[in-house]
Amino acid sequence: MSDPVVSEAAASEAAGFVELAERIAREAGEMLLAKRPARPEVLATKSSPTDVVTALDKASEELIRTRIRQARPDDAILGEEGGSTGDGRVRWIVDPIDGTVNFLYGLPEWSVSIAVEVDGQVVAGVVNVVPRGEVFTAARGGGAWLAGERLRCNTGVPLEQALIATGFGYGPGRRAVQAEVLAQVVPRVRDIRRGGSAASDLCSVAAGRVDGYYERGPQDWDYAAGGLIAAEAGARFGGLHGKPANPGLTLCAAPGLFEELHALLAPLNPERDS
Ligand code: LIP
Repeated sequence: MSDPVVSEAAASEAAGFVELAERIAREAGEMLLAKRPARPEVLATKSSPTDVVTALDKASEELIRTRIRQARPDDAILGEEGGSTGDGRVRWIVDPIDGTVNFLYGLPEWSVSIAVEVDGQVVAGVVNVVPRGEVFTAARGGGAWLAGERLRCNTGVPLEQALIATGFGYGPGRRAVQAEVLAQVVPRVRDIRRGGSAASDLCSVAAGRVDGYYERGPQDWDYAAGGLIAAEAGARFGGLHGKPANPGLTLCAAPGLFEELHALLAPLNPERDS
């Protein structure tokens, strides 16, 4: 949920990060739209033959890193493709294309996600859902925004009426357990949506387009920006048993629904692979 107490100086610093991150995320999105071929080629795979990287994933991250270094040469950067570089109180967390498989297939649900962490706390987040021309932003304590409109997540939705977004990993052992968990979730909720981009799913929570989200597997770069945006829109964002969001499980929904979804998921021991 939104942080009620942020000093004026911190808020001003965060606003500056949002402005820079938004400029960079927009430029990366424009480059991706301009350079995307009819069918991008798979450059490499990572955790499995279906966990793909395209040349434009790498080009997007290189552009983002270059712009960050030009503006703030002493900051640290964590990127999905380039890993961690530098160290210091300010760290940029970058997913150059979140929803790479959608990008590869030409499905309109992929994003450029940029978050800024200061002293270990995410204070700024930008998610550019490029095919939709939607740029979601949030500064800690400053609310979540889309096209000048302040975002509020849905509230008061009981589990059985909730539209829940989720996703699946790339390994068969993980997907088997995720299917087991999903089989227990589907009968208990309104319906499920699987969009293919955690960053975009979290922005959908913020915008009230889904009521909640959970997933095992997304990394810091997938959810850092979207998690702040959802929290600044009034949602709870975290993991199981009071943990912060983490690759073991990420959970996001308005208070009330968060607890109901947690009560459904926790006994299923979703933080495992077969
Ligand atoms: C994606 C995540 C999504 C998940 C996909 C994939 P990527 O990230 O954002 O939530 O379901 O399997 O991991 O790999 O496209 O950056």
